[in-house]
Amino acid sequence: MNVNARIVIIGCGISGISAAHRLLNSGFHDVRILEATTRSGGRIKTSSLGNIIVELGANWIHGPCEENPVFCLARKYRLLDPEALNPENQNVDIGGHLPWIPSVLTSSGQKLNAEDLYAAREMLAELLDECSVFQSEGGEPCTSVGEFIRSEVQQRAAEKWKATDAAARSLRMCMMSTVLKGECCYNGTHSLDEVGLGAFGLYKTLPGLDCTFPGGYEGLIKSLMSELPSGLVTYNQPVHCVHWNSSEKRENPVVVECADGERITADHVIVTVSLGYLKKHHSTLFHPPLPLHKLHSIQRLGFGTNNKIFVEFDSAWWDPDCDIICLLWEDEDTLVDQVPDVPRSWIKKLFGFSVLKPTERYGHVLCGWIAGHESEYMETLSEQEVSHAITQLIRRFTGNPTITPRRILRSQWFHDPWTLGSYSYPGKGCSVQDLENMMEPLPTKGSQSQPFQVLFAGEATHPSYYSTVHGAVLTGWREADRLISHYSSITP
Ligand code: 6YU
Repeated sequence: MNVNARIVIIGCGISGISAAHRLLNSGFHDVRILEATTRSGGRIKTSSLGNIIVELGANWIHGPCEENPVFCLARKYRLLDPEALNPENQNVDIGGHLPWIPSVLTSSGQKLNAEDLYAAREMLAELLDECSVFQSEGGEPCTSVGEFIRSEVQQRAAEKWKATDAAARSLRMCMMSTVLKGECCYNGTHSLDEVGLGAFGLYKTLPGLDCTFPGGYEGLIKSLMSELPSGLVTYNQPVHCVHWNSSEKRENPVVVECADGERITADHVIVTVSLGYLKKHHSTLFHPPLPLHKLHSIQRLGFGTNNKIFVEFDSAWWDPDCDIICLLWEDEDTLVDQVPDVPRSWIKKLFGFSVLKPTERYGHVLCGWIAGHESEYMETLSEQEVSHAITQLIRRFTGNPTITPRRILRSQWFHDPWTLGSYSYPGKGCSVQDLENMMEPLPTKGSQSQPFQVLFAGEATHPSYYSTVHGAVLTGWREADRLISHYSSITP
């Protein structure tokens, strides 16, 4: 096939790059990408802390198995450690959560028995499994995951932990709060009260033990970009408005108006901007505006913030086998996943630190995880203020007043004007229809004579792998395939 149609892709994240690859490999030769920033990769962003490689955005290949396109690409480009290629790892089904060895520290400086953590984690896992069922069965008793968990926990704790004394039970409830804050990070939400119960089960995990890129996730972007023609991407070129569905008869039906005033004509535009960007800028980004049903879905889907704070030390103060350090506040026995006074107590939302491993590669570095409005507030503070808060936190929880970080580095996804948060989740009242509306092209009634003009890709448009890199890749391919099948049906 040799197709002359002119395609403009907005955004050079992994979904935009994947769409370009597929189109160019299928005979489309007039393809270009407009990217607002100076770099490719979007939310795949590798940085460094001294000599140590750290990921400010995506971290893992979630579910590395044959069905995972990111795993297959990473293997093809030889970007993985031999261990990650071990077929045994591909068959492990962890249901989205890593089998980490934890260590639990409390706000009074004690080290707790991990049994309390396991009890809390087990109960939460059971409740989350139940939350997933409502999607297929309907009849959910309340609107959010948070409400459901809160309504069930008291009663289940009384039944399951009846042999446990009151003080230990209270500690387990505090532990539940820590685990809920961790779940906010995983879901990229401010609170589980904002995650819709009915649609929670739409997210699907793939089998395989999550793995990382030893040379950085951006290695994947570099490998993919090296196979694309140079000059394909125009950087520093934010798009201001996509003019579509014009009544004017013109050769190329879509006009892409850039922030610098340049107007680029196209037959098709693939929009890959984040859901956060769509939520904030939909009214100026499309002319005419988006159809109401699509707009309502954009509003119903959630897009929150999950940030990382990397902290480097001269030496390790944690146990050598520990993978994650969980922080338990002894005044949080009422299932709290939000902090009441954010400017004063934002640090209480940080549920814990994962340990970067192996030590030979990462030295003594921890990664703190913090979600929600507290995380957005953290972004407004100076690096010294964040470093001070982290130092005080660690000293308090270890009871060691001398521990001092060497340096820190944090992500600031909410204040990134081209992302405006981290990733999407199904909000309250969301249904499978909303995810279908997200991926629906415009005009909604495309036909052979009047094909689709605006197509939508990006993580938030995948019906079950939203919030992931593999989901984003698949959406780029999906929209490229939509155009490929249109042109193959009309090409003699
Ligand atoms: C994964 C992981 N991971 C941590 C953190 C973050 C994310 N993800 P892009 O935004 O990349 O590209 C759009 C481009 O458009 C961009 O370059 C913009 O500059 C540009 N643009 C915007 N406006 C423009 C304009 N007007 N004009 C021109 N250009 C414009 N995923 O697989 N493993 O470990 C993590 C993590 C802190 C922030 C992640 C992870 C998410 C991925 O990073 C993300 O999905 C893709 O990179 C997005 O690619 P894209 O192309 O769509 O957009 C209920 C339920 C449960 C479900 N949740 C499960 C959670 C699983 C996710 N886990 C995440 C955890 C981590 C640590």
